[in-house]
Amino acid sequence: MTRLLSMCAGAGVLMLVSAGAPTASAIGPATVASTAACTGDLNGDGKVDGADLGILLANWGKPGATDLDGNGTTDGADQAILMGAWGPCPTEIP
Ligand SMILES: [Ca+2]
Ligand SMILES: [Ca+2]
Repeated sequence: MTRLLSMCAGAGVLMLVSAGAPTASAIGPATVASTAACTGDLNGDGKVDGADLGILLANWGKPGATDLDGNGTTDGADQAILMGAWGPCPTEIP
């Protein structure tokens, strides 16, 4: 019985931990996308995918809409931002 009790306590802790990790990874990109109005969706089709990556790569080394971090040039940092936002944009519009 003591063992079962500790298992329950352990499960509670585990639940918190395991619920925290996926939630963080699930909310992370969504939060970034919603606060930044779908950063990385360069062609405005509602998702960040290979088409947007192609646009970014085509503009590599140049300023413009593909300069996602605003440092004046399109580079690896911007690609990382795009990759981080990969997938469908959030549908909720504030
Ligand atoms: Ca897109
Ligand atoms: Ca940049």
